[in-house]
Amino acid sequence: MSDPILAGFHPDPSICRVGQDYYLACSSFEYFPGVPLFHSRDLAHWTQIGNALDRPSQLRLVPDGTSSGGVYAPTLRHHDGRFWLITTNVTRGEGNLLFTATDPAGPWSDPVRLPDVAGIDPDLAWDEDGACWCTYAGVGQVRIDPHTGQALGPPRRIWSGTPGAKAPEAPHLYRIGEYWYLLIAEGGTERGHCVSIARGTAPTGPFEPCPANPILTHRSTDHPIQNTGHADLVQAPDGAWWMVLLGVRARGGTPGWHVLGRETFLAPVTWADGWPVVGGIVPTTTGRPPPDVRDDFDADDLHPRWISLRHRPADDCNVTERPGWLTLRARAGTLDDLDVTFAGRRQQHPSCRIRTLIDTAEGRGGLAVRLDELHHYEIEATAAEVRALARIGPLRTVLATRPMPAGPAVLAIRVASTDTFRDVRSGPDTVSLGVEDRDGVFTALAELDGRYLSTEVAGGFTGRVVGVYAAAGTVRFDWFDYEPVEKHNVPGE
Ligand code: 6LW
Repeated sequence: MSDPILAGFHPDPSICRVGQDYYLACSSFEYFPGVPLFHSRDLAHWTQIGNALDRPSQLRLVPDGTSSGGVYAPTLRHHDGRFWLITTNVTRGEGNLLFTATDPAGPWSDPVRLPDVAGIDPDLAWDEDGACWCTYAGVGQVRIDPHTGQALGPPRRIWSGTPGAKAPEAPHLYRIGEYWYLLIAEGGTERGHCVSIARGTAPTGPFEPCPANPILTHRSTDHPIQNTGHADLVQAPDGAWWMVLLGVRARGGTPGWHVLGRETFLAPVTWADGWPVVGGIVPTTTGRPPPDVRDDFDADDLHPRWISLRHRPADDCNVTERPGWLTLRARAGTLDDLDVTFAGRRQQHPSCRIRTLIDTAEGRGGLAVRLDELHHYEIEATAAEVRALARIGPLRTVLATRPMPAGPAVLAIRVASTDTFRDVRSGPDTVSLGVEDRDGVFTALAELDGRYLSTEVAGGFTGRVVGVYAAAGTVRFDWFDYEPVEKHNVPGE
């Protein structure tokens, strides 16, 4: 049982520790607010404390922030009494951005722009003289003034990773003992992904590769967690070292499909001959707290786990207009549209149930499982009828239509994971779209193979997000339930 420490689409983890407290940040791509931030005392249990980029002045994703564009891999560090977060917004005109905060729960500053950092996956490290080194994918490095964003020297290539391996990226530079260590990911973020390391006596190199590289990979193994890579290191107060990394839980037959995106896992690190040795991924299921199933929309604001597409103007998405309800006002007619009004949360479990009570008196809206604008399934309602819809690549179809049942309208989606290796051609899961009556009895309008909402089919860097949307007029939601369903005897679960 090797659960992620952060389940669902939480890739590219970066971690730092201050005293007893650990903080972790992840990529967020086209979603707003961006860069979710988590806190933990034990590395196994994490609480989301906010999203670093929660103001339009920090995060511009419109008009051209395509899906799997937007915000890529952040680095989170604590230095000189402040938290520093550096990341790339690949939306045109943005680039590398640096933010600071005294409290990681926010507020975070407006961005300092870094026009001279010419690559994604920026890292920050300070040397003993106070020089700040920004190292990025490739692997390049430039000295910067982190207060102004200006380069203080020319960029240099400092390592190319393992000869023949593609995509040396995700660098993190650390001073540990007598060496500077340069950790990278390579092999691409698919099944060949791995972590390698080099060391030198200066932050600028030259760097000597570890003879045991890659120090972590699950490629060509039957480990249930695949695509492992993009890691960061942290030392515990007791002196032990740990690695956070991304990995995927692929399901179904061959070639295997992962639907929850790239998730964050934890592994122990020991040292031998001055090199890190990575142990097996830590099983973290034991002691997992019971899930917080219902969002009642009774607080003044949405919980930080709620994310929208590209922006979230308060007029179109709020919990204040009708207290106790989430109100969504339509900007576009379908989830195919980049600017649809949507609010959701990550699907975090292979099997789960999602339901919501919708009021369609003034509009049309629904409940959806979304991978991107070309890959989504939804159950959509007006006051008169309910429809099950699917968009798969260029194809869009209405699967079934029914009159709206009497009483409160509860839209429901059930996701049931497939037992691995049941059939070589079986998909990762089944997604059922339906309604629930007042006794909670579920009626499916459609049952779909979940593979079409997987990264292997859709492409890109994200995972499924489940949520609600408005397609016409104003639609309101009284509550939203997300409930994991535990399945047994499923390898890796
Ligand atoms: C990220 C790169 C990667 O910038 O995928 O897995 C890219 N690694 O380092 C997007 O997450």
